[in-house]
Amino acid sequence: MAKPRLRVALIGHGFMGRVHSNAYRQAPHFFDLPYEIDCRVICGRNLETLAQTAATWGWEETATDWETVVARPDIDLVDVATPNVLHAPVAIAAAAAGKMVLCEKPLAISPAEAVRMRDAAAGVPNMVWFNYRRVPAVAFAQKLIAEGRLGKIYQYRATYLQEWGPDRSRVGNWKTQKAQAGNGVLGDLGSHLVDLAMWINGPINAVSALLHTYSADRDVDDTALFLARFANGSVGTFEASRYATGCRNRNAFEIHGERGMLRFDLENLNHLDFLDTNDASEVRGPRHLLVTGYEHPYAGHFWKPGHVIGYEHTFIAALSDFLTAAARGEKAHPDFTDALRTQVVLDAVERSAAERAWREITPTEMA
Ligand code: SOE
Repeated sequence: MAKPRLRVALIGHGFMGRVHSNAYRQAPHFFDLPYEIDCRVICGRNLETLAQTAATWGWEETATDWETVVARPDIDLVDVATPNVLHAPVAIAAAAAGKMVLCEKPLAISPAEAVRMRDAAAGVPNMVWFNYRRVPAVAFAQKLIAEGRLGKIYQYRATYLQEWGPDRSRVGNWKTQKAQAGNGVLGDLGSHLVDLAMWINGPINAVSALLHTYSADRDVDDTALFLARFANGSVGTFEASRYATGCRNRNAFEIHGERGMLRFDLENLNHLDFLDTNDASEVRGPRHLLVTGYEHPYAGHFWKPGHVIGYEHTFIAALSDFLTAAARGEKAHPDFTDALRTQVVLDAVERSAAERAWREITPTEMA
């Protein structure tokens, strides 16, 4: 039977525009999707690069006015890959027009805005592109913890480190402007850390933070450091930086529990280190698992065991999960509700840093 067509509008054509375009093109090659994807229109402001992106990735049309695009009757799904400040207006308008909505991270620039987005999208399929949930090794870590393989969790350590902060050629980039991005590395990379931490280890209920800006001509944080208490009794440390010389894209975590340890680093994304305290002490040590088997999450959809995958596959798998859930009328994760909770934690981090004090997060804020 012919599959229903899903006509997509992508708003934004920067780095994420390319990454998402690739996902629309590649997902049907690896997953049995419930829809035929139609890359209908890509929308952006830079006419030259817009035309080039459209041609490279096979978008049928280009447009410059997102308001017209999201209201078009021939669009079923709106994908928001704009600077952060536009996430709310575009996503809310798209949801109001009854479209499915995908949105880049962080969901919003404040919890209040995220609440409005969650409420607007309550009646339509929605998901936020926290893509690292779909790294097979990360999804496998989440599964091992959910199964209790680490027992009670003691400590969660997370870092997301990049080094481009001092690069003067990036001056003026929207990510370094509060008016465009809301905040700096906290929302850009810290949001990934918080999303993964709460997915893997449950809610965070208190933070104590320090934000630092190295560059005098910037009004956003370049480094975000914070301590956290999790609802399950464990404690965590978080570190996001654009000034981590020597680190290109080091998204890593290490989790210590009563029965074991897990360790992941995106710069080695096909692997997960796992230590099991049940092993006899003379052979006990971290096992360097190659997470590319048919028995591992997502990996079997790509190549044969041992044939490693990359960054782009995380978006392809996320898209497949979203469309499968949408066709079944189920929730895809992380949806706008999940991403609002991350936004609440990021806001608590900012307040804690400003007040130089611990900040509690109440269950009501997380509701
Ligand atoms: C920033 O450099 C960035 O592109 C983030 O915005 C992405 O979310 C991250 O995955 C890679 O780095």
